[in-house]
Amino acid sequence: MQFNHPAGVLPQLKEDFHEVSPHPHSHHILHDRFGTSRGHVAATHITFVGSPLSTTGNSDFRRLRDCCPRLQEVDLRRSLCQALPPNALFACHRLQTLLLPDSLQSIGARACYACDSLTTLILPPGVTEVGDEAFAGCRRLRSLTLSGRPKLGRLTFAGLDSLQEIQVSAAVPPPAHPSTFLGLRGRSLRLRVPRGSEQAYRTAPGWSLLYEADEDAAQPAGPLGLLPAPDSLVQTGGTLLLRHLGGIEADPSLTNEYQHALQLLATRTTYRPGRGRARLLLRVDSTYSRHTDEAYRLEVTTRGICITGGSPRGVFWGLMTLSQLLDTPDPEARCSALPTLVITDQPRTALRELMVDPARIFISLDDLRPFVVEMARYKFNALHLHLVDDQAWRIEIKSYPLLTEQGSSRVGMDDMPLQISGYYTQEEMRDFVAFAARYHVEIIPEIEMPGHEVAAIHCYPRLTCGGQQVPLRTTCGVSNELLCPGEEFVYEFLGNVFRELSTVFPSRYIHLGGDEAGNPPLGCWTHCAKCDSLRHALGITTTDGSENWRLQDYLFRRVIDTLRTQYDKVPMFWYETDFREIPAGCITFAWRHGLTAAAIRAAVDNGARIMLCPGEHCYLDYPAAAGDMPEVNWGMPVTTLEQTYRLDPAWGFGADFEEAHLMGVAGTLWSECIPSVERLYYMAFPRAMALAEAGWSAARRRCWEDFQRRAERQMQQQAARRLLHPTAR
Ligand code: TNX
Repeated sequence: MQFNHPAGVLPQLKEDFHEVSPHPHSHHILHDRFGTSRGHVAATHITFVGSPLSTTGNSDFRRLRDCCPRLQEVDLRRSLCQALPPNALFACHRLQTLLLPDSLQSIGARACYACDSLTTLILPPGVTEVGDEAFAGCRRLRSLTLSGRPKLGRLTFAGLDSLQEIQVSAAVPPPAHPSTFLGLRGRSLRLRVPRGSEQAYRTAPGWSLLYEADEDAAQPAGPLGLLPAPDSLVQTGGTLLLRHLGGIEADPSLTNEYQHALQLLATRTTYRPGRGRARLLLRVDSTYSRHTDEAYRLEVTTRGICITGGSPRGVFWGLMTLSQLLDTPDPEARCSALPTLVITDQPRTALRELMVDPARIFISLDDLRPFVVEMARYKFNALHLHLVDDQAWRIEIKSYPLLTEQGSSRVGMDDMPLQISGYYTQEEMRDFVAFAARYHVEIIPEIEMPGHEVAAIHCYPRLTCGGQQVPLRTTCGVSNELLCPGEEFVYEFLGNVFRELSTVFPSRYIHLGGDEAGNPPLGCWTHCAKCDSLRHALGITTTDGSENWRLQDYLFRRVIDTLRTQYDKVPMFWYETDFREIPAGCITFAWRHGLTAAAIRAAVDNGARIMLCPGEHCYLDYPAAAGDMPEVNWGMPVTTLEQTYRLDPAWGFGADFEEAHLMGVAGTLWSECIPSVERLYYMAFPRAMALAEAGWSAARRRCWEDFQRRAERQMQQQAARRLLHPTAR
């Protein structure tokens, strides 16, 4: 292998190199074909010569993808590489040139998904198969050459916005899926095929799309495949032709829902305002359900569509159901007809959230907006933002400017030498909260304490017992540094943070973390003079370890009191067994493997409510199959789609528990191993769909086999949406 640094770039890179290299705790040391040198960290051009690149575990491809953030060119022409494995170069945004060897035979699914700096691609003649989405979203690709006759998969070349030319050598069109070139219909691009074979291409599956004009191909709706499954659905045998729809009528409280409805009809159907007599009616009836204001009824008759909700939220969920009914097999086609039917529906649990972690690896609000829209499609109603941790502080606090000035930028997450910077200003966050509210998704902020707080301690060392500055953490795991419960500044600090946050986040909920601040980290309170005097003042005399848990209890009670009395907030926590009592009225999260039953008993005993996100089912940062991304991690177990689907939100505790104590379900996307927004989607879906159904649909409506069929269809629709409309709509 040769590293080739263009002149003028190296000095600056060297700096990064020095920041990156001394990771004392990094678990992942680079070797093999990459050698022991860390030169690749700064490499912009890499040429491989000779033996094939490794493809499993911490493979050469995984390191190219995750550990070479400046990579612009990969030259494999002199390597003996036979396969690009699935996800080989997934979302390598800077990769401009990929030169493939004649030995290459297959390209795996998503191998170059969203490599959106690639401009030219030549597939060598020996390639026999190019997997699903292999080059989807390569938005700058201008020229594509297929030298052989490979089989092309689903969405393999979808969303290639800049493509101008396709050159194919095969006289017989390569076998292609109908969606291979999705997004290229109606484009003026040059398709060069061998003389005499044009007619064959014109009619071949997949290829024919390139010859179609960009008109509104009207298609009847596909078979129903709603996800999450509604409570009841009855088809009444008729058909509503959508060109008969002439207008929308909505109650005055439904201006937001009216806008969504208009958008749906205008972009997804053959609706022509003013033409037909049929109507889409949106109504609120607050007496509609005794159980929840999220319930709705959706009726389609030959005279129109009527959605009645217990509140604007209910109406909105009805619209999300309608949106799925409008899906067509060809995602670019408009829906022209709906079967007549009656759906009545309501959620099983009240809070259905996904948790995103911008602390470990930053994610911009622009990237989160379309994610919120996808969540809403599956009737999630909360996005929980893990805003602070040992690695960064991500929300502006005007009283403590250092938090974002010094606590939001670092290089490195384990062995990934990435520059990770960014934070949300309060104004940007307010705007985001308002955006999400239009989709009835509430934003729940989390400020961790007393552990996972190194970023704050780094900026304000007085927050910790020793008062010593500590560096931002660049690895996963648990730090031994905690907030000091005996230091008054800690309470002043948290009070000011919450005062400011209360003007940014209208949610009634606020998450206070509370996880992994047990032993050994808790030991740091044992030899602290301030903690000593607090123990003394509180009359704590035990020395068996319980004394520090009691200090933690004190800290939480003070903070909870402030949040309740001054801001009317409901505090949330990650459940830890040692933290014996859950303050009444709080919400605890069951997250640890094997501890869900204990967490539920504690919630019941303490009159608290509980969210279920047990690692066995809900940790969406874990790989969904052995060997899948993230191939390199801290030893995560596998959480399959089926495991997620099999989550019983009542955990076998029955209806009374469910009624009195179950708050909902959460899926966590801790981001230690999620270095791009594309990876966030990859980890989240389809498992989040399974979780959505666990949280929304009644047990009698759930069926794993049927879910798989529906999820597959939803995944195709989602992939197409993201490739065709990358911004929120
Ligand atoms: C444990 S889950 C944590 C997080 C990590 C996560 C990785 C929880 C409450 N704490 O700090 O990011 O594992 O999966």
